[in-house]
Amino acid sequence: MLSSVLSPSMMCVDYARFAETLRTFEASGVELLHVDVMDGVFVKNYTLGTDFCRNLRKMTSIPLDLHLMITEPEWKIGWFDVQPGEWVSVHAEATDHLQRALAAVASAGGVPVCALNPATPLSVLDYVLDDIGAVLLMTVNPGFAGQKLIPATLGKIADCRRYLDERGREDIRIEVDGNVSFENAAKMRSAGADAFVAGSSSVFSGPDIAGNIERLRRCAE
Ligand code: S6P
Ligand code: MG
Repeated sequence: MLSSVLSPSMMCVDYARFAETLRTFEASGVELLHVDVMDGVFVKNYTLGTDFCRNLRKMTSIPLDLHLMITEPEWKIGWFDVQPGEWVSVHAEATDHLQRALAAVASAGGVPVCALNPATPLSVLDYVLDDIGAVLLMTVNPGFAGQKLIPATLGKIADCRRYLDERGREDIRIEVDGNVSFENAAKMRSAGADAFVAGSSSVFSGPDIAGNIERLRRCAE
C-alpha cells in the first residue's frame, strides 16, 4: 500500500490567516495543496483560477494539486503554467477527449490525474491507464465544500483499488475528495485511498490547523 499524502483544500482556508496557514502546512510536511478550479459551467460555482495559482506558487514551494472542474480542459492546460511534480486532475465527464486532456498534462510536466464523479463507472479508465499517475474519486458531487459523503463511494474506492491492482497498476494512486472527515478518512484508507483532500471536515474544522493535520495523518495512515 502506498504511503498517504495530504492535500488541504485551498478553497477552505481562512484568508485572514493565509500566509500563517501556509507556514503551518510547510512545518507539518503537507505534500500537496489542493486548488479547486470551477468554471460555473461544469459545476454551478466559481472558485480559484490561474492568478491564484501563480500567486500561491510565489508563496510556497509545496506542489499544487489542481482540480480542474472546467469543461474541455484539454485546451486550457497551458493557461495554468503547470510546474514539474504538480498534480492536475481533469474530469472524465468534462471532455469527449479524455486521453488528449491527460496527455496535455503530461506534456506540461504534471502528474495526470483522472477525476471521476460519484456516479461515473471505473470503466472509463480502461484505455487511459498508461496516461495517469492517479485517479481522483469524488466522494461528493463536485461544486461545493461542506457536503456529506455519498456512502456508495466507499465501495467504489475499494473497487477502484482492486481494478488497478488486477491490471498490475499498484503504482497508480487513489485520491479522495469530499467530506474527508477524520472518521471517513480512516474508512477511505481501509478501502484503499492514499491521497486525501482535506477541507472543512478535517484540517479546517477548527483553529488548530497543525493539530488537525496531525490527527488526520493518524486517521489516514
Ligand atoms: C468540491 C471540491 C473539494 C472541496 C473539499 C472540501 O467540489 O472539489 O475539493 O474543496 O471537498 O472539503 P469538505 O471537507 O468541506 O468536503
Ligand atoms: Mg476538489
